[in-house]
Amino acid sequence: MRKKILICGAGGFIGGHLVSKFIKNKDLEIVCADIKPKEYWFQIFEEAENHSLDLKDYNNTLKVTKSVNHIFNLACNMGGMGFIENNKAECMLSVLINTNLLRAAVENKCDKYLFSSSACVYNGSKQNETFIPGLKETDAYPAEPEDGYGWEKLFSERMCRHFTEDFGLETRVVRFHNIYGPVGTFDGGREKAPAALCRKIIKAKSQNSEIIDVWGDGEQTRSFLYIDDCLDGMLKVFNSNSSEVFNIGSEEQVSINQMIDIIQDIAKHKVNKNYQLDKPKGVRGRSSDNSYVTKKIGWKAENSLKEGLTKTYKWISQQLDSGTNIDKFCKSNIE
Ligand code: GKE
Repeated sequence: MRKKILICGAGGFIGGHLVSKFIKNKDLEIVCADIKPKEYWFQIFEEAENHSLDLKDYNNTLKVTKSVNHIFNLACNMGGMGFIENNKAECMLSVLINTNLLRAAVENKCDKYLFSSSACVYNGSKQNETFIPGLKETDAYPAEPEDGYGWEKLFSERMCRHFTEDFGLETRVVRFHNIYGPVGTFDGGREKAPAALCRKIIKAKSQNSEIIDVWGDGEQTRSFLYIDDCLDGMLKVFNSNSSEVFNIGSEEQVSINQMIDIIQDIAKHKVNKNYQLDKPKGVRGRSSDNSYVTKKIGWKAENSLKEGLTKTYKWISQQLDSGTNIDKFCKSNIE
């Protein structure tokens, strides 16, 4: 019997990459679900069973989880800081996706359920300085997560835990730290800093301009994880025996200014920065401490930020050059 795998959010960035990996394995039967119309899915594969539907509706979750063994829930209404700071209610409504999927997983007797959480669950008071020590999994409590988006993620993490305790559903939870890479959003309002800054530098270069807009003063710090490392970490956690929560992030903490220096080198084009202090900035400093996930699961990130950004920059350049069919990566309101 082939294992049947459901990927929720399959039309998005991480979901699309996961399907592209799984589809090569002929021992798996792949079911994909996403709220977007299929022409807007970032990647789509005819060999899979593809559903465009709203997972906030319980009947839809019952339908797509039927006779499924494993569920990867990568579906949520999300984006970079520009989106989550201005759409808190929309972000919190993603709780319906996780709630309904968990109920449906129990009802349809699925074996295992993975929830993609976020570094936005971490206590804000531990992220008030630049170049902070990496956040350990235990730093999510006492709870003071990112307003809106982070509260939803933290609540949903706990719901997974209680579905395991009360109903025996095997759950896995990963906390992603700013995942980036090719075939993701790079314009339109939902893009995160790596893609946004690649796009801005590509455009500046092509227009012989030396100025780019940067949100904040550029001294805020983050760590960014390349998509291949994200998939590797997520699958290692999924295949482990642990239903604890794990960081899936990079420990390479940089300021936004330092990331811009790396992208300038890749572009071979120097820019001056126009700091926009009134734009969404999020926490002052954030990075991942991977000691627990490395010890328990044996995972660590392999790609440096420079390597990952080089591939991302190249892909965004190609999209901007071709100019065709790029709306799906650049429009913020396609749901
Ligand atoms: N998006 C964006 N666009 N951010 C910029 C830009 C720009 O042009 N210029 C500078 N920044 C700064 C932001 O002000 C912020 O301080 C930093 O880069 C990172 O922004 P981000 O990549 O949009 O998102 P965050 O790391 O603040 O937050 C994200 O965290 C993830 C988990 O680590 C969230 O938006 C979620 O997408 C996600 O859960």
